[in-house]
Amino acid sequence: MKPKIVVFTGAGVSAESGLKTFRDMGGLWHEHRLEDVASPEGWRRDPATVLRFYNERRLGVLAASPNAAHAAIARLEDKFEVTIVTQNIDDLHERAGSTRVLHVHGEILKARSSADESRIYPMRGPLIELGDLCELGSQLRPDVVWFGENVRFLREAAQHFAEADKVLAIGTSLTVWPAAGLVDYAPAAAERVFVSPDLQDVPDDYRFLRGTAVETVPGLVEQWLAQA
Ligand code: BV8
Repeated sequence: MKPKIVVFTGAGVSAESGLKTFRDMGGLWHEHRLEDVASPEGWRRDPATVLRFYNERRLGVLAASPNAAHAAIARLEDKFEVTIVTQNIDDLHERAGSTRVLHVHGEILKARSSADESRIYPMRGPLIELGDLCELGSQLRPDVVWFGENVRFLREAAQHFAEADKVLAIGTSLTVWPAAGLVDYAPAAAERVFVSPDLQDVPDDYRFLRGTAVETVPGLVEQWLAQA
């Protein structure tokens, strides 16, 4: 039985791959408040703007590459049973080679029916346009969790935290709930590390490792692999 590691990531782990964090957007995208373009109300009000918001970000994801932090996290699987719980909707962890990734806020590279959330489709191209319909005839939307929508894999993710020997949280401001609350499921016996370049409120009992993901994660991973 390999020791268990949970890696909990937010937008900061993809920042050095060139993808904007939410805080970098300052909560705005082209003068639209994020809550307006990433919400069912925004979708109902102006689906074309919401589709454009995600089409632009999806093109960015497709043009981006995993960075040294994503690659180091994937290497942990050599000696640990690794579960990645990510708030990110990009596929950079998977492209770096990680094999168990729980996207609690969905995946931008998948489309889904607006009428039945269980009908999820791989993307045929990089864009979803008005008039792209699901088999029930409803407008396709990005398979992401919007503000006010239920988060995925929450119970399963909490269980992985509760069973972890180590928890590594990287690049999250812990501002979006209930995902942010997952950090508190780590058991007292677990080694807990929180990586961020900014001095921010670090969860109780987490060791603060100050720096960017690329500056800090590869070194920490090499240490853990050497000790395992
Ligand atoms: C829910 C997918 C139950 C889409 C996202 C009113 C009504 C309904 C709900 C609420 C409400 N008021 C509040 C809520 C709860 C709400 C919430 O938390 N709101 C916030 C704004 C207060 N949550 C929800 O709505 C959730 N659902 O509650 O359901 C329900 C159901 C029905 C009705 C009522 C309730 C669903 C939330 C999911 C939203 N979708 N993403 C998309 O991506 O477009 S959230 C999105 O924002 C991300 O997924 C992520 O979770 C979050 C951003 O957080 P971070 O990833 O942490 O990124 P951020 O930019 O904030 O921070 C980056 C960090 O990285 C910083 O710390 C920075 O220092 C660091 N960093 C920067 N560079 C680097 C770095 N670190 C390392 N290296 C670097 N180079």
